[in-house]
Amino acid sequence: MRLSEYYLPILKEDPAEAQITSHRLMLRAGLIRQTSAGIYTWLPIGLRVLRRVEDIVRKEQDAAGAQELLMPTIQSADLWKESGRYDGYGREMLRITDRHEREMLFGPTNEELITDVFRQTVRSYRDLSKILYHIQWKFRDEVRPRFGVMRGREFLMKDSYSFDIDFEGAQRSYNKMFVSYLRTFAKLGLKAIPMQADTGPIGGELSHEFIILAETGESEVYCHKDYLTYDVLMEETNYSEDLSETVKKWTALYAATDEKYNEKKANQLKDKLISARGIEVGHIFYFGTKYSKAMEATITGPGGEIIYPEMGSYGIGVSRLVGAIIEASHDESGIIWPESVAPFQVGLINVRSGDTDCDNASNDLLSKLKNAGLDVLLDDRDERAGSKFATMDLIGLPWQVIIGPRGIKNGYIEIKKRDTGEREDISVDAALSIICG
Ligand code: 5CA
Repeated sequence: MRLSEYYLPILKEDPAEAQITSHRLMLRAGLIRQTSAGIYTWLPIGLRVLRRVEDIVRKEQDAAGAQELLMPTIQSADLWKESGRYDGYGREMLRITDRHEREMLFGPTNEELITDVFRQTVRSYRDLSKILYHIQWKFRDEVRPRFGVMRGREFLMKDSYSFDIDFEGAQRSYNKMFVSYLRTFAKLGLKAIPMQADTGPIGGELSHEFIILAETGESEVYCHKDYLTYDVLMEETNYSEDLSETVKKWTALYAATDEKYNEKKANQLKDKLISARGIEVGHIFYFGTKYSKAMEATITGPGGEIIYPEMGSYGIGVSRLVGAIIEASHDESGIIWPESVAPFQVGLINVRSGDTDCDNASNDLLSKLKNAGLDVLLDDRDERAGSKFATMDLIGLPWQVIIGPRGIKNGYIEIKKRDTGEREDISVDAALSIICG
């Protein structure tokens, strides 16, 4: 991709409305633009990141045995009346009336809808266990939408729903999602800690929030220091095996959000206690038969008896994650994308666009990197070198390759790693082999 042709509306100045780093950088680096309070358009470079985050989430869900479907954004109010949540959900729900005066709503979550799909399609205990998920836009009319995509009104969520014939089965599904969440966040370059949490309007008895520590987080959290040294990717995970040991390990130490704060337990930790702010990137719930009973979703058991399936639901804030990753990975010059979600892997900077040697070398390297399967953004604009460097730092691609007249004459180019700032003058071939790694 050539920057001279790419749609990348970056801002030179800090936008006044942004109170936190990720919001400021997402606006400045041309990822998003606000269209109404808490509602955003994802511009091309932002959409690339969102899609990559989505892909990582999807792959780990699939690996854990969850199956993807796609439910609509608009739901019938009748389903929510059946579950008893229609009135309780309050003003956060966007209620809509269609031309036949039927009450509809823009889904804030999908427990009712998936339970309805389930009761229409599943009859026997033999069909369970199942975990179904989708990645779909949600709407919650938040009282205070803020911090950009962190607390939006329209936001992208991955939500999974599990159905099992008994508690043991539900526990296994819960454990699968628990471990898949640890692995998903680690693959995104984040350290997410599972914490005991309140179940709120979703209901149920068992629930964990997955929290990453960040100064700008909205929740007050407390946890054992040792969690920061845990690394789930060091362990082999086989989702068809019993995962309870892994879950035990990640829940044995104290970790809780302020709603579940326990002064006595926290005090016992003494200097092992971290008290910090955190961003909730995922939330999982086990709520048993709450929805299957309320909505009469039944199946028949081995002896012909009626069973109300045991359910759980499991959410990841996909659009929030883009902001959360930036909160965790930036410096004063801009974003530092982890390789796994970067919109392009390489930013090529042609220091002197219009100079035949520089243009030829840039075009040549662009096609070589593309042939190697990399996504590359070439800055071929007629701009000062300083402004090109600043743009590349701002948009945060993992590798920068700088092509200038002096280097070309002497047979080298410069590569720079965005995260460490390390620079090196090397030959084109050496650069290719380092970047293609
Ligand atoms: N039905 C359950 C699980 S599927 C549910 O809705 N859980 S939730 O309310 O906790 O939302 C799941 C995740 O969505 C949260 O952990 C958070 O990361 C994200 N999220 C929630 N509200 C917002 C919002 N207003 N803006 C951005 N992300 C949000």
